[in-house]
Amino acid sequence: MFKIVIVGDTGTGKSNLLSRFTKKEFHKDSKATIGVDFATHQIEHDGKTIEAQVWDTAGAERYKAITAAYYRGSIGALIVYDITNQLSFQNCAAWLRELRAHTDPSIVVMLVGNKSDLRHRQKVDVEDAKDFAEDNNLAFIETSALDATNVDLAFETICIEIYRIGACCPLSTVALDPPSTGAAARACTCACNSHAALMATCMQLACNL
Ligand SMILES: Nc1nc2c(ncn2[C@@H]2O[C@H](COP(=O)(O)OP(=O)(O)O)[C@@H](O)[C@H]2O)c(=O)[nH]1
Ligand SMILES: [Mg+2]
Repeated sequence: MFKIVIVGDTGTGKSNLLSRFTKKEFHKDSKATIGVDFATHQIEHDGKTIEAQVWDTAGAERYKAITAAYYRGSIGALIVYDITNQLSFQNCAAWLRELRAHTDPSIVVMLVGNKSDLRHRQKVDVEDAKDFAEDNNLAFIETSALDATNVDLAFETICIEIYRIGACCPLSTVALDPPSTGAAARACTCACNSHAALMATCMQLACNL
C-alpha cells in the first residue's frame, strides 16, 4: 500500500483528480467532492498489483488546517496548481516547504499543472513550471481532471517510481524488527545502501508492506 497525498491551493482540482483517478468521475460543482479523506485504487505493474491510497485535503487547505497526521507515512505526493491561476503556481513553493517539513526526504513528489483543457486561458508558462520542478527535483506533468488527460499517468508514474526505488531493496534484506527505526536501515544490504534517501524509502516500503 502506497500512501500518496495531494496538496495545493483550493480550487486547483485536487478532489477532482482523486475522483477521476479512483472513480472515473468529474464534478463541476466542487462542493460535491468535499468530504472524502482518501480513496484507494489498484494499478498493475511488473506483474504485481500496487495499491495506491490517495489522500485529499477535503477542503482543509482553506483554513491552513492540514495536520501532520495528513502527511504521516506518505511516500508520494502531488503538488497541484491550476494552469490558469498564476498565484496557485507561486504557492507551490510554500506547499513544497510544508511537504518537506512533514515528510521523509525520499518521498516521490510530482508537480501537477491541472486544467490543461483550459489551454486558451493558460497563465502559467510550462517552461517556468519545468524549471521549478527541475530545481527542486520533482517530476512534472500537466493534467486535466475534466477530460482525463494524463490523470492515470500522473498517479501511475508516482507509483512506479516509488516501486522502482523500493524494488532495489528486496524485503529479505531489510530487518523488519523493530520496524521504522534506524536498525532497519542499517540492516539493508542492497545496492542502495550508500544513499540515505533511498534507504529511508526502503524502510518505509518494508514497514508498509
Ligand atoms: N476545466 C477544468 N476544471 C476543473 C478541472 N479540475 C477541476 N476543475 C474545476 O475546478 C473547481 C475546483 O475543483 P476541486 O476538485 O474541488 O478543487 P480542489 O479545491 O483543489 O479540491 C471545480 O469547479 C471543478 O469542476 C480541470 O481539469 N479542468
Ligand atoms: Mg477539494
